[in-house]
Amino acid sequence: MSKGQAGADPMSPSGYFVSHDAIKQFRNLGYVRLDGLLNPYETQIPAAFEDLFTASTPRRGQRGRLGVPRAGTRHPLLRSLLTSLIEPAAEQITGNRVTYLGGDAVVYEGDSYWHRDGNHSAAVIIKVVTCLDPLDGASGALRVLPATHGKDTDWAQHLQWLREPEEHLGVTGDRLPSVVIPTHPGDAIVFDTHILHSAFRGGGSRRQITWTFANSLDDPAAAQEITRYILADHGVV
Ligand SMILES: O=C(O)CCC(=O)C(=O)O
Repeated sequence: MSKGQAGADPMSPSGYFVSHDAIKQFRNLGYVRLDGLLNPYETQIPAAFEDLFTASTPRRGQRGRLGVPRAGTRHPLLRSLLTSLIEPAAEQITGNRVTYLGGDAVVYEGDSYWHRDGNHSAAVIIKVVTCLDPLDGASGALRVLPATHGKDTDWAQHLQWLREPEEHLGVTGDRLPSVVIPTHPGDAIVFDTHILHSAFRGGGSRRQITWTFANSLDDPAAAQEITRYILADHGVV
């Protein structure tokens, strides 16, 4: 799996630069894990999460998927991470200006199911998520079907691409990433919300913080879809 790297890149205000391989993986496969992006805040982030859940902040959802909306701007630490680290990383990955839409702090329990967050033909929406507990395939790690984020593709097309991965997806077959994305506290997973994703075997509670961005607001059709996405209450407001 391609990784971002911690490093002193003078062009990046956060000092974290995303490797060329990671950018390529995100573009071709629709997701990438940035290892250790949030490592310096490994203890502060869970404390912020607990603050959000104990204070009298509004909750949304129900047991199994209970969240605090707008967590990214509700807490001073998360607000500062948004501007100093998360948004710059999202911009490096997409190669574009991004617009923050919102995001939440959620406790997931149990299985999710294969889905896209909306089915947009123009809008590109990306999520940056950090899981506060180590997760793997046996404990509810995020799963994706690589390269299903393309707008005009169907399953037959995906299968054709998987037969010639280097030509269509930019990686050789042996480097096609696993569909399970194991993660440790401090990592961040960035994915295009159009990718088919899910989580299984997450029996216990899984704490996750999400920052959601739009990457295509200049296009009026995309702007309209994003307005609908926000109004449809997809956990961003
Ligand atoms: O972890 C899960 O159960 C689902 C996560 C998800 O669908 C998301 O973050 O959009």
